[in-house]
Amino acid sequence: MDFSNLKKEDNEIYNLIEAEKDRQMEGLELIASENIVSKAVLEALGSYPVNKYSEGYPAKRYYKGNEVIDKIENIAISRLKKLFNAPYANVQPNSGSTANAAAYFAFLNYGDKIMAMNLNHGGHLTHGHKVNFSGKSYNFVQYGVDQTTQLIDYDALFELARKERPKLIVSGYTAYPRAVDFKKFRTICDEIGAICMADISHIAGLIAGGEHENPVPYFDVVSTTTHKTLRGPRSAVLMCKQEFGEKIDKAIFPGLQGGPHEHVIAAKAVAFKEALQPEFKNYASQIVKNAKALAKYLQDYNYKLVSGGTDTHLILVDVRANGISGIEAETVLEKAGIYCNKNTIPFETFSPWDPSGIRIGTAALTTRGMKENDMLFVAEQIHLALQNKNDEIKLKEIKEKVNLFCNQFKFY
Ligand code: DSN
Repeated sequence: MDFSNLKKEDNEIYNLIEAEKDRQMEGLELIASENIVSKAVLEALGSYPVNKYSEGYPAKRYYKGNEVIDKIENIAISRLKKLFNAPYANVQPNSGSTANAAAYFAFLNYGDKIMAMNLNHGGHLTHGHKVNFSGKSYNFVQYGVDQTTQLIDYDALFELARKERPKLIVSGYTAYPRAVDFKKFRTICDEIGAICMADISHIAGLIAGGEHENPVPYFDVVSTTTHKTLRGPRSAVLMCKQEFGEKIDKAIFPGLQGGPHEHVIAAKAVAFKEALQPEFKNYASQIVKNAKALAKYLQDYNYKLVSGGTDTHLILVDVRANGISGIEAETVLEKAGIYCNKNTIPFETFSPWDPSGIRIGTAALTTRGMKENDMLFVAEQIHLALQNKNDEIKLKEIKEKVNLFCNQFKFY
């Protein structure tokens, strides 16, 4: 990337951006919601549409001069529809939270009942947590996983839905490592007359790459961020049935947002084109292979995995079972150049600030070109760091080894 103007005009920020690039390049990026976008996506993000106001939608804008912007947004919409076989798409949501807020806003009145997964069991803040707008504005009832299998208990979910009769049910998770049976959600929603919604933020890239079942064609509304496994810019989109398109559009603008970020929409269009290429299927399949390999190697070191493994990009490790808390584990691993996040586990008895788990994912490592055999090194370094959690010298040695290892893989 050419940062010559930035370097000249604001050396302080330039240096920090370069330092962040080095950190990303030299470390093992295991944060399950992160990835590494292409240079083409980065270029679109830093481009001229950033200067434009485009309130409204293509062909119906509240400002003039949107002829080119309309073309960009229409391309993003049509690529997204093709990618997920979506009847209708809105590419304007600025974030996953806004996309979820818009979906609720489109279909419900404040105080209406929604059913979604408990945060501790793998849900998201916007799926009804009491400190979030969702929990404050709507009446959430929450389902969870089975205590023994740590898998979604669909029988319990059906029973709860029949008893509570929510107006909308959300499937989709931030820390659930297993495949979701979306058809079951459609069945129960049809039975009780609820709106059937999925938040596929984490697995969107796996769905686009054919590694996970796609709920988009038959769900009422589907939200997703675009920057996780989908490997686009930090943003979001909504897809829905044709008949709900107008409601969804109105909920985003003028309901929740003003001018859309058209430079980001351009970058989303680029990412959707990339995801439509045949190579994207290999990438999605490699993510899952890597996650399964990493899960196995961690189990070989006696780590306890929530649900006993993974079907996705994501692994939830109950580190407290190995005598270390979530916050301690993420802190020690950071010292070794390994980045992940602490995470609650199902039936958590500790606080979200220092929970029992860590969540790791393989999307960014896969983008860098790592394969199953590289996951052995990753598992070894995680184990070595956690075993030597109080030995600063050893952790520094591991970080150096991690840096050398990561430098072998592509990064811009
Ligand atoms: N913060 C995201 C994640 O890490 O899963 C969800 O919004």
